[in-house]
Amino acid sequence: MPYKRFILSKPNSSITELNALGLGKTDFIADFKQYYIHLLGRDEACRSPYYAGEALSQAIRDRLMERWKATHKTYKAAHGKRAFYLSMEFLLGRTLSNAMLNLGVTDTITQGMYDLGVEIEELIESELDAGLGNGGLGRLAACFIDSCATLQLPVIGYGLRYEYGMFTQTIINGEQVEKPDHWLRHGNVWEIERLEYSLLIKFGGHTEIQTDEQGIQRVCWINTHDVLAVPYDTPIPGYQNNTVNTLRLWKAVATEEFDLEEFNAGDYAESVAAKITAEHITMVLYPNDANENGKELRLRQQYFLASASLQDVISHWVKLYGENFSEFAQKNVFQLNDTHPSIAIAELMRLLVDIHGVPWNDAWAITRQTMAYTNHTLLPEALEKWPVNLMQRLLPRLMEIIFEINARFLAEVALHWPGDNARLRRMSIIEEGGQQQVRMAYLALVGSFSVNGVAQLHSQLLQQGLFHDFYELWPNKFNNKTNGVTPRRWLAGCNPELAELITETIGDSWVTELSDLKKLIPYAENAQFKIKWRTVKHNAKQRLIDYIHLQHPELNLNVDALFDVQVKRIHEYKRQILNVLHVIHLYDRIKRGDSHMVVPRCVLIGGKAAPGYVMAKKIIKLINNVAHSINSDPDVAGKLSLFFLPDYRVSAMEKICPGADLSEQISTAGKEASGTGNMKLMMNGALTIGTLDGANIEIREEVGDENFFLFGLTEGEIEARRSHYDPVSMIDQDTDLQRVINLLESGHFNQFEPGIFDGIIASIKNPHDPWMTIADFRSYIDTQKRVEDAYLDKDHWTRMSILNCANSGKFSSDRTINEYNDEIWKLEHRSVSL
Ligand code: 26Q
Repeated sequence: MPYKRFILSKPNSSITELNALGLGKTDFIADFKQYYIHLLGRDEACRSPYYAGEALSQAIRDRLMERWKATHKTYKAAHGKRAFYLSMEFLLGRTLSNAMLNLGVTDTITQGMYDLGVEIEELIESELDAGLGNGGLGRLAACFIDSCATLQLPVIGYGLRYEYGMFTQTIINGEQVEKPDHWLRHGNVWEIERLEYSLLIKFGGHTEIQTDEQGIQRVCWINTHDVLAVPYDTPIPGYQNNTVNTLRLWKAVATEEFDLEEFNAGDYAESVAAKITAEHITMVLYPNDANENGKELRLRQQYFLASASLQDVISHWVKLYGENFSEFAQKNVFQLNDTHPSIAIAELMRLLVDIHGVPWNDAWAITRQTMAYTNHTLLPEALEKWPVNLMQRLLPRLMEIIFEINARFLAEVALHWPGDNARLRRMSIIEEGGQQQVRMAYLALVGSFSVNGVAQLHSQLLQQGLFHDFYELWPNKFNNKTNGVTPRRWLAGCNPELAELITETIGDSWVTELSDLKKLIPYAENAQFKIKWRTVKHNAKQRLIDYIHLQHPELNLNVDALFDVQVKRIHEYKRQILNVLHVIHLYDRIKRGDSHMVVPRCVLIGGKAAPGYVMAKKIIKLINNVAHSINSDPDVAGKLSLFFLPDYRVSAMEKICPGADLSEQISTAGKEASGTGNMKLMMNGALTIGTLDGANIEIREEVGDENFFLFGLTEGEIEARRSHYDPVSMIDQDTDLQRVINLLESGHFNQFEPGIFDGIIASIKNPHDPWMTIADFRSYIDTQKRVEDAYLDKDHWTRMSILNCANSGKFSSDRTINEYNDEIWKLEHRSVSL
């Protein structure tokens, strides 16, 4: 310690007194000017909104800092149980406007900036998205930590601080082109580096049994290549409650000792190369891409996250309670966001047994009482497996521990089902045959006390299908936690005009108690309210048009058209192709003169394809080509338009969902674990056209069948049909479909690019098409017709829109987090006072 006494405040006074740190307009303006002039060195001559945004963010960060410290003190004094949300992804998006909302200073600051001649919207828009996630799973983690802070729960998020987030997508000649997303290029005001809590992470080397001074044998993992994990903390404010929780992201940095060692041995180049290898670990977020499975760097990332986070928690524990771990499981719980961090199960065993000398059985009991696992997918190809030989090379001690866990587990299975060798093979954590692989989902199932899916149907299918053997063994481990989204960002923040209408009608309790939106139900019959609702939607659609015009200034868009939206990752199972088939069908109808009843429609599709997913990229090209044909055809002008929205991301969704009329949730039944975009759109008054898949089922239950456009085969029907699925004969028997396929096959949408869509056409005509797009075509088209008829009755549509919003309360992530807490974490809520 360099300082013997370091005093920042007078005795008995708070450090807060050093500055005013008030939430009033004059306090903010004073601090804003201070940062703008002195920290950033700018003056009135600088017209870039970026620096003003930075100065304002600094001023807001100061306010968060005091609350952050108070929260920390509150949790520390309570000595209570804590939860840790381990996730390879936190898809936060922008922070400034959300921080203002949660601090309750949006209006004050908007006015204060206006007084200075600054438009707050411009500052908000100048912030880059923190895109540290692929899609649903990463955004879910971000919504969850917002809810934890709002519900005053002591939860820390642990993740990785990728230098490059999700790639940015540009469209060139209709095709996706990826650009690296160097989101930290201008720095990041929201994070605080905490070098003092850095930890060492081991890789490589080998194990040896050594006897310590007390004659106790311990396994030592030696000759390792160590990497430093440096934490960066981001404040996560609750909604107007003084709670500020922590998101701790780890950055990989080369260790100095390591460099020196090799340097002294004369291997200068190797030592610099090793530094680069170490710092590569947190360089880039992996896209959700089947081709990226099994990559060594990805395993390094996973172990880096797991080891750093567990060491962090354990060193905190040892500081408080010494080497006594008897109450560890009562005071700590880890939620694993999919299998990505599930190596944590073996790592906790290593830390307890090898480092802290806890006997194996005790350590195993602790591990199995502290780990909880959430599954996010039913697609078998998405289940993670790691080659045993890779793990032996990279993480030799962890591989030994997994073998030991597996041996003991298989003994348990053998006792339960004597003589059932087929079952032993099926349930083994190690997959045999060819090269041995570690099944990470099975490790997570065996090493945890709770396993959940993310929507009712999904959890049910896990129990009946993918994890059936495990369900038979431990039925009580399995549970469901239907996903949710935070109403702060996804209604109050992104749709202030609708939020205000709701609040002036039923009060503002809905922001933290979303089921209170039910108070809107009677207003669905109120003519005046319906007019207001329609006006708000109309304005939001106009803003969405302005946003689209930034990308497509040439387009002529009609604000009265039906805004039909499908935004999500591009994947065959999500069936963007089905959407395109419908658009082509409408185009065909208009072209052949059957357009007297066609409702003007504006179809928006957005989403990224994994860079190595060839078919998904072809789908993007198809959407763009069809869009080009349609949008440049004067025969359909004003009746039908289609756009592909480039670079779909969190901040784009915040502009899209207020303006959407129709939400496309059209995945093959049984394939979408939950979906969460469906919830955001519903909350903002869009109606859903959807299959009985994921959370759509629960959305329909909440809103009622009469306010939901259901179509398609059920999961059971899909599976029953597979064996005799015959798409070609279905095409022959449906003239509308025939015409659509003919247009595609004739090259109408690729006149100068012969054959480029052959792969797509072949895939949907294939009797083994896993996504069975053709099977749902007729039902989808007919249901879209019902959508049009409904849209023609403006008053009725408005009523349905209101009811969708009014019944979206279940889909608040506050409800989800309360369920996680009541049934899994069992934390106490703790309020923070300043
Ligand atoms: C795997 C291996 C190598 C590299 C990357 C990955 C990887 C990365 C991300 C695999 C999967 C993901 C993300 C999956 C995901 O977002 N799943 C979605 O989770 C949502 C939240 O529960 C659900 O609503 C969606 O239904 C589900 O698809």
